[in-house]
Amino acid sequence: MQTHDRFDTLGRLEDLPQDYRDELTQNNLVPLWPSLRAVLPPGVPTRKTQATHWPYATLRPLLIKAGELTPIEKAERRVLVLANPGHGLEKMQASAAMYLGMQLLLPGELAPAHRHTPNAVRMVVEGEGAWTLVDGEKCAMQRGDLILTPTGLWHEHGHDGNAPVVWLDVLDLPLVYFIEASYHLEGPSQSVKPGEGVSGYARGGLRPSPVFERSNKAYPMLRYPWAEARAALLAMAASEASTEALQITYVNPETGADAENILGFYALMLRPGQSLRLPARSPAMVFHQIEGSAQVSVEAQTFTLLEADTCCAPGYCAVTLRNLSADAPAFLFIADESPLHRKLGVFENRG
Ligand code: 1HN
Repeated sequence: MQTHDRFDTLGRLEDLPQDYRDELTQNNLVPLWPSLRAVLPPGVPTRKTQATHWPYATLRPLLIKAGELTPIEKAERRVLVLANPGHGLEKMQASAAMYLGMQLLLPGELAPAHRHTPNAVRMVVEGEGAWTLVDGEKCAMQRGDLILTPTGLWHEHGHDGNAPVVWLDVLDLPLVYFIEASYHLEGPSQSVKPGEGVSGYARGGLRPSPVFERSNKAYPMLRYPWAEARAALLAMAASEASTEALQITYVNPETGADAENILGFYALMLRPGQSLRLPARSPAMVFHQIEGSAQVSVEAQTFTLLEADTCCAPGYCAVTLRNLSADAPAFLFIADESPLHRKLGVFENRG
């Protein structure tokens, strides 16, 4: 008998006498065998995550409208959540472990200080003049910058410019909530401490080595300027040797490990006209178009990502990216669940 033939041989709930089932229920007991295949499906996991596209052209006017309808004092964080219909919109999940939201801050507004257990990052989408204060470090927010807000660090946002600022928030909230470890604390506005991590780690392979006292911050670098990431990708593209995928990982510059513990963050460049097949791996992925345009194909579905568009793909699916321009590079920001999968020992690359 082949393994898959056993599928039909397991007993069903209906096969059991009703009085027996009732007695089990009364005692908080459940027979495993009728549900065994549902929790351990053959070969590939059941995924609620559906490939989903959130065009910025649709989202932006609705976010601007939220700015008119809801003052910051009534919102604390003015965000439209990019919710995956496969999980149910009310769950506010992009995937099993990832939360995505587009946040709007208007000139002069302040989003007050708090800290929480889920880790966050911000990918700046549009506007000038906003800043986020993370653990006392004032981080300027410019388009394409990645700014970390790791677990437990105080953070607040402000805006000294004169036009709306929008950024994409990526959090591991669904996972942290699932493990019943999600909570927040409110606090007073923080004072700005001198020194910015980004200046100390501005060049690859070089880190500050103070003679007397070494800072042992768990997160030494909080802001990753787009100008640096973009230049790194273009330098790789210019080198004859790098023919394969042009991708960089946002890392902790002291340890070389992923920038945060649960989600992974990357920037990828597609050469003009380039097509790139990403292998089917266990973690779900999020793609956000920083510059240019690209086609993202996830099994039978294809999305056209224009600038500032966002989409997601479930795990265990190959994804093909294609630059839609024949003469300009395309740049994508990627978030995924790789650090989580690797730490849990469930990471797979199926090629
Ligand atoms: C949060 O703290 C921020 O600080 C944004 O900007 C989005 C979504 C869920 C939970 C906390 C922020 C968030 C969040």
